[in-house]
Amino acid sequence: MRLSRYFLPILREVPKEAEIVSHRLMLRAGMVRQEGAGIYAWLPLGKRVLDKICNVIREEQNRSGAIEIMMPTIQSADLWRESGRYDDYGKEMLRIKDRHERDMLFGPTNEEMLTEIVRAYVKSYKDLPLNLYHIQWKFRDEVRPRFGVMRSREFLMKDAYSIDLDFENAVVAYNRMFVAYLRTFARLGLKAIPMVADTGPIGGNHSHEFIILASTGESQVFCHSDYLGMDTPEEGVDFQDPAALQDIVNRWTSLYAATEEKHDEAAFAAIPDEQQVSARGIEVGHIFYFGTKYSEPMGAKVTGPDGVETPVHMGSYGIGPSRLVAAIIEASHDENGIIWPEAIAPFRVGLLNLKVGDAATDEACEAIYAELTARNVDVLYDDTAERPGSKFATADLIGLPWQIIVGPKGLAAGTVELKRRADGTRETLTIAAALERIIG
Ligand code: P5A
Repeated sequence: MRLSRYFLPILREVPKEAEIVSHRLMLRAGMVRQEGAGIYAWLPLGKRVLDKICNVIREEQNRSGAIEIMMPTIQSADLWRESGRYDDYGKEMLRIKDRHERDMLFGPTNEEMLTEIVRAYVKSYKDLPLNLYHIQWKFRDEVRPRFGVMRSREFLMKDAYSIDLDFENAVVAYNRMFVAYLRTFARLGLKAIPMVADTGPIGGNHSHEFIILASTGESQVFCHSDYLGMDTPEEGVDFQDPAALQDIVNRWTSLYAATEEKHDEAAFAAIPDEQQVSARGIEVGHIFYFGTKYSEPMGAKVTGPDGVETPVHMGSYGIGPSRLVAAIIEASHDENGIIWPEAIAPFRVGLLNLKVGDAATDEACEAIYAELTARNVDVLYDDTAERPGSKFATADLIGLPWQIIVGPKGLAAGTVELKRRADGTRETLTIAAALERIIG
């Protein structure tokens, strides 16, 4: 992508309304635009990151055996009356009437709709296990939308729903998602700790929140410091092997970790002082087992091997991709801007032409741009007439992992500069060596 033809509305001023660093940087880097309280438009740079995060989530969901679908955002109130949640959900639910005066709502979550789909088609234990997920916009009329996309009213969620014959199988389904979540967050460059959590309006009695530690986090959390050094499961983990999954879950739940609502002062005090972590955290994922809470009142039943019909056991599993964009920035930035992990950077490489109009510099940049593009490397080519200082500032602000800096002086000596955003190191290399470093 050539910056001269891109849409990257950078703000030089620090927006006053933004209280936390991720919100400030997302506005300054032209990633999002506020359209209402807690409602955001995603501009090109933000959209690229959001898509990359969704793709990592999708790959790990698919690897674990979950199957992607797409359910609508608008739901019928009658569905929610069946589960009893229409009245319970309260003011967070955005209620709408259609032209026929029918009660509708903008979905805050999809347990009812998924249960309705299951009850229509799934009749036998032979159709199970099943885990269906989608990545879809949700609306929750939060009392205090704040911190930009971190706690917004409209937000993106990956929500998966598992359906099993009984409790034992449902535990395996829960463990699959638990392990898939550990892998997903690690791939996004985050240390997410599964913590025993409250279930709130989703219900059930078994639940973990996946929390990353950050001073700007909205929850108070408590855990053992060893969680910060634990290894994440390998790519080859066998999701069909219940014992292997249980081993991983056991390891990741063996030490103390709880959110404030579930905090046990005595259990925490038993951890040696120097290993106690009491910190603020951001909830990036939340998984629930709620058994027959929805299948029973809504009549989602299957016939078991014994010929007896029973309500299915279900769980639901959420990740917030739009919140993750902000959470990753909270975890990875410096005074100059964002530092994207390579896996989700909007572009892997920034190509900075320091003297647009100079024939040799233009020619070298065009050749580098063509080569990287041919190798499927995402490049943002700064071919604008801005001064070098401003180009450096923009490249650092938007956080591209690699910067190739091309100027007439270096070129005269046959070299360019290669800068790594993560640690600021710069190397003077031939063009071929710089490309080799990036392409590998
Ligand atoms: C699980 C999937 C649920 O809704 N039903 C379907 C269950 N869980 S949850 O914890 O309420 O939400 C799941 C994840 O969505 C993100 N999230 C938000 N992101 C941005 N702004 C919000 N207001 C918001 N609310 C929830 C979080 O990442 C949460 O873990």
